[in-house]
Amino acid sequence: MNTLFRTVLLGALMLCGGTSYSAPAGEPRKVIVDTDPGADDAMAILLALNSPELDVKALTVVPGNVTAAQGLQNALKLVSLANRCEIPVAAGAQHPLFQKLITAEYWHGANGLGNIELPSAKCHADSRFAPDLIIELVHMYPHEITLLPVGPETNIALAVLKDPSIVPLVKEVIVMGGSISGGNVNASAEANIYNDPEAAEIVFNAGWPLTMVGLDVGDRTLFTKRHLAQLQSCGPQSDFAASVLKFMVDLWGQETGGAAMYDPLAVGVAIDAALVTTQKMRVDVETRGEFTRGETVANRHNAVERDVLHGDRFVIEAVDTLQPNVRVCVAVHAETFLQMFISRLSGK
Ligand SMILES: [Ca+2]
Repeated sequence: MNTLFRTVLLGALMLCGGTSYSAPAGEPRKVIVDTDPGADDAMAILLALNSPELDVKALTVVPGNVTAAQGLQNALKLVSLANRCEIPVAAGAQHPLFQKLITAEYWHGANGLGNIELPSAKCHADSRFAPDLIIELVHMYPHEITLLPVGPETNIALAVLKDPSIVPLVKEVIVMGGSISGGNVNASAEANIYNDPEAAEIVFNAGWPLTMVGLDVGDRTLFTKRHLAQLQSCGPQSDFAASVLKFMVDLWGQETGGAAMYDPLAVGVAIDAALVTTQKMRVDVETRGEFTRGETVANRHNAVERDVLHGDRFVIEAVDTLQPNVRVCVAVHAETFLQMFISRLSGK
């Protein structure tokens, strides 16, 4: 081996090693990622699979960005890419609870993965129905499972409807969805909630600890061309991630200069809650409004005036306190998170 070649090889090895991110020590957190993959879902899944703080117990697939069938194929290809066939990948709902599915190939490419083709899946789908698998795993690991829904809430709602006894047994639900300052589908609604508002209403009101990683904090985690240059492409996962991220930056970043890392941020919060600041709020999901169906309506003061009828008018007699049901993310250490993402994917 000549000196130049050895130097280049050594340099490549060092480059491919990635940098480390230090997250809280302890037992890996058991998570179920409920996903509609989806370009940013793919990045979220690869982040989860490459993070030692997380023990991914299952991927459950929900229709949203793509159809249920396309999403299942994508999820299987992703676990195949990561050589993680031991993780169950289960199909679930085929459509939202009460409305027609709205798919988003417009934003995610015809195949949902930024038109980047992966090899055929070598992993096979689990035969269990996704909501049943969620129920089974929650009972198998009481108080240990964190649910990570990063698509519409349909599968999670079906699990709660079928077996409400899982609610007190779930450690936490970290939702990518909603917003407290306007939507992306339209003026008011964020896409995951808009795609199944009734399901979201069930999940938000179930009574479990729920953290909302909304559109408005995700919008601050912009993956830019500068970040793309940092992502070292020396393995199949990082090569795929770089291609998908380039698609996202080019399409999603036309106005902002970068791709918002919505779903990966929810995984990031599961890895290290200190990446975000949360505020407890009462959040209701609008299921009827003329312009606001699918909006997450947050009461920042957890209070509502009590109006009492006196003759022909109502009179405010008191202010009643509302019990908050959601920890709403209101701030994010965006660059810290983006560097964690890059370090986890680099060289993989
Ligand atoms: Ca998603």
